Amino acid sequence: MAPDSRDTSPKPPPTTPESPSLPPNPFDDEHGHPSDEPPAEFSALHLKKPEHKAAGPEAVFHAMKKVTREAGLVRGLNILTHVNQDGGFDCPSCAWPDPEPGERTSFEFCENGAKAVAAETTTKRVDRAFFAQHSVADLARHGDDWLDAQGRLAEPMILRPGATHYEPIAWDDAFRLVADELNALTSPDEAVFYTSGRTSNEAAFLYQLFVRQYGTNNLPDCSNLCHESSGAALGLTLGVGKGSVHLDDFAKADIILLVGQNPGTNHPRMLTTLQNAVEHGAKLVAINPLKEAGLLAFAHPQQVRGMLGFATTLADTYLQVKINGDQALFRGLAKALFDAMLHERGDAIDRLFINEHTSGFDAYREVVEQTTWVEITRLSGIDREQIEALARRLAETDRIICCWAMGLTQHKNSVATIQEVINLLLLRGALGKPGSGVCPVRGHSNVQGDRTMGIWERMPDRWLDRLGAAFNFDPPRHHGFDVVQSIQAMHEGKAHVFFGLGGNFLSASPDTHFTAEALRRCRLTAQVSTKLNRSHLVTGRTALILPCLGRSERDIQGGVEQFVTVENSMGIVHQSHGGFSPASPHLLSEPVMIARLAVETLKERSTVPWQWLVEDYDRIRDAIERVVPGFDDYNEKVRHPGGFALEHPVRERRFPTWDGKAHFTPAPLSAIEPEPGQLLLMTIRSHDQFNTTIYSRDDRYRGIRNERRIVFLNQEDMHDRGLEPQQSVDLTGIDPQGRTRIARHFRAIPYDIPRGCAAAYFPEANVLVPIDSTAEISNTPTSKSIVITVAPSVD
Ligand SMILES: Nc1nc2c(c(=O)[nH]1)N[C@H]1C(S)=C(S)[C@@H](COP(=O)(O)OP(=O)(O)OC[C@H]3O[C@@H](n4cnc5c(=O)[nH]c(N)nc54)[C@H](O)[C@@H]3O)O[C@H]1N2
Ligand SMILES: Nc1nc2c(c(=O)[nH]1)N[C@H]1C(S)=C(S)[C@@H](COP(=O)(O)OP(=O)(O)OC[C@H]3O[C@@H](n4cnc5c(=O)[nH]c(N)nc54)[C@H](O)[C@@H]3O)O[C@H]1N2
Ligand SMILES: [Mo]
Repeated sequence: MAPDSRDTSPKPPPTTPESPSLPPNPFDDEHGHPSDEPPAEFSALHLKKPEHKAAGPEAVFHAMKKVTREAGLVRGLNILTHVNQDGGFDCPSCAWPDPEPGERTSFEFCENGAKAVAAETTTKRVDRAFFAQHSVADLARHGDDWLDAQGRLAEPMILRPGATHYEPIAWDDAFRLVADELNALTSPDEAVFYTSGRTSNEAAFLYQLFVRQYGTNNLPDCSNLCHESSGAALGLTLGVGKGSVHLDDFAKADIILLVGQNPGTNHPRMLTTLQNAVEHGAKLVAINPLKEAGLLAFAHPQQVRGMLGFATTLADTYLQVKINGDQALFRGLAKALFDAMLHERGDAIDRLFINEHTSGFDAYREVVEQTTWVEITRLSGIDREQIEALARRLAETDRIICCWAMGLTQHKNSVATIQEVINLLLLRGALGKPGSGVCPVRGHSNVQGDRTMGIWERMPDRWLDRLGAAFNFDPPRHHGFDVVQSIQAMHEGKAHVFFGLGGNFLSASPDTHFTAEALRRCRLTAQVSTKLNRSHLVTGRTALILPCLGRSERDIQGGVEQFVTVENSMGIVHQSHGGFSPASPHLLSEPVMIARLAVETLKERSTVPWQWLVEDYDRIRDAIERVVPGFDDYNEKVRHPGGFALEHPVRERRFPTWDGKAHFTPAPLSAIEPEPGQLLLMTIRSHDQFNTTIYSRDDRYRGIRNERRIVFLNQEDMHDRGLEPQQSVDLTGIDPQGRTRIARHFRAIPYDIPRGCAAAYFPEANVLVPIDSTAEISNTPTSKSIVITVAPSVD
């Protein structure tokens, strides 16, 4: 696919504005270490056999160990009993929903949720003494795990132009500084306002209101890097960009497809749902290049059987698809259904549903007929017999749920791939019936809610109309920058101020060195954060760290304890009530921080009573009710135990597309096919990280201990390259323009992965993701389809 794939030597950077030059690695210290990526040094790797089941007593052990070590024994256990409880706080880890209040156990969290809670409730502090002791250059020499382990950020800090160390700054001065920088810009579009998905509904709503009153729609968010492709595909085909299933649908399903996700690590509470589904007769089908432990079997760590090590088998069928081969696989399933309809069973396709509720069927049928089995099996790597066998089972039921996550969303053809998944469900009429539907499994705990609150660079006009009417102003209408466009704008000198509400923009973004250069070119980078991360070390001319309360912490305004609200992956909106003492008396809540910044920046230009709104968060919720559809009686409904479900028309077989029908999409088949000598690399999460927060260098289920610079390779691909297990290799990324990027010093590990495929961890491998390689329509970086070559390390 690359025009000149054999020549992997570095090329001179192109200079035309259309193809921004790749900056050289900026070596920032005397040891030649680039400050923008984790150090390329090995730790002491120890290998074990990959596991074939998830959780079990070991998971409880790891969870308890982490929490009690960070937060203390008594306090730690007390904190854990408040996670995901009615009146407690929402787990800051993933967005998987909780059971109904009456069905919750006293430990409604998982091993990885416990790690996230431990990271937030640690007793260690990063304060002025810490920053006086460590220069920014010194901090940059440490790994991401070390940075996070230093503790909670305790007070606002500033890195002044040319300074080597952060120093304290008063809150008022910090807000004035941001306000002055914002007001000095020629246009509001020269600032970008990022959001990560832990932000509450209340903070997100105020933030977008502030940003739009300031005058821009530059509201990039972590969704742009995450489920943007899902939202785009669902919106285009079904008219609603969210998942349609509820938790109780799982026990009613006959077949659950788990595509491109690793729930044992990233959504462990989902395994309880899957176990329950299996016990109710559902068959699980896993579609993944890797045999992930959490898809194979589950020993429930809080049930006696699980504690004794008895596991429930999860996937009864495992299709080890090639990376990016899913569109072909789903096309194959559709083709087999059409064949079955002609030859074996006339009802393999639900003609009644199709006639009544869909459009585009004939065009789709035509493309399916034109697609050959040769293409399908070559691109997917799955035999025709296996595809036909699964299709026969799908033909027997319409109670089909399809779940997916990053394995489907971070490819060039992601939107088309997800549309192909939807085509299959439409063929079977598997939407809007109990036990059926689409389930994009969200990542961050409130990433879905943030979108509902208007965090999007492209909110529709009718939504902006309501916002403008509620606050008597005219919101800007032209679309803002998403994440990739923001990076490009900062790089090109079109944006000068970066403000981040949570997250770790540098390490989460593609093309680390390019993004680092973009941030360095800013006048100001300001981060609202709870923990230290690499984005605090690669900064604009001036940098601010604005530390905020965490989820678990008490938030008192106007003398009264406040709660916030969040929306989970299934559209349930509920309370999150932090009750523990704040990590430091100097922390502000996110809503208060935004309000104070808005007052300082907008002064009399604003039509919003900021101060009044944040004295009582019920007032923010009343404001949300006036703007966001579906939030009538918000304050009352969210006080019901378990909260309330937002309406999802697809559940009632209503499709709010332009023609009121669900749309078949006849997209041409595509997949990235690396040339001989090249491999396709996916960047994935280990078991011991939450995105860019690294808890340890272990990846227990995959048998990796104490090393993250790992590349998983097929044994034969290693053999072809003469590579020995654990040999140090360099990964060279080749982008569609033939430009190269290098990630040095990874250990080659032979692994059960299809030929031609490779895997490495995010964020260490992000240096390889080209800034301009993004998904069609959604513009999400192609973090799971990176064309690389692998060769022994040169030094
Ligand atoms: N503990 C923990 N929990 C988390 C997170 C975390 O980092 N740690 N992150 C949160 C966030 S923000 C998100 S978005 C989710 C992410 O949750 P996941 O999507 O599960 O995360 P990834 O590790 O990116 O996993 C992708 C999975 O897709 C597979 N895959 C990769 N490419 C392909 C492909 O082309 N086809 C198919 N079929 N499969 C493929 C990989 O083998 C891997 O199993 O988890 C959330 N929860
Ligand atoms: N190559 C590659 N890149 C990827 C991915 C991939 O699979 N591969 N996945 C992408 C995905 S799915 C996502 S969602 C993004 C994640 O991108 P982000 O959301 O930007 O990154 P996180 O690592 O979740 O952010 C961690 C930081 O958030 C801050 N934080 C934690 N809790 C809070 C809080 O309550 N409030 C505030 N204000 N700050 C808090 C802490 O300071 C912490 O250091 O990364 C993306 N990048
Ligand atoms: Mo995500």
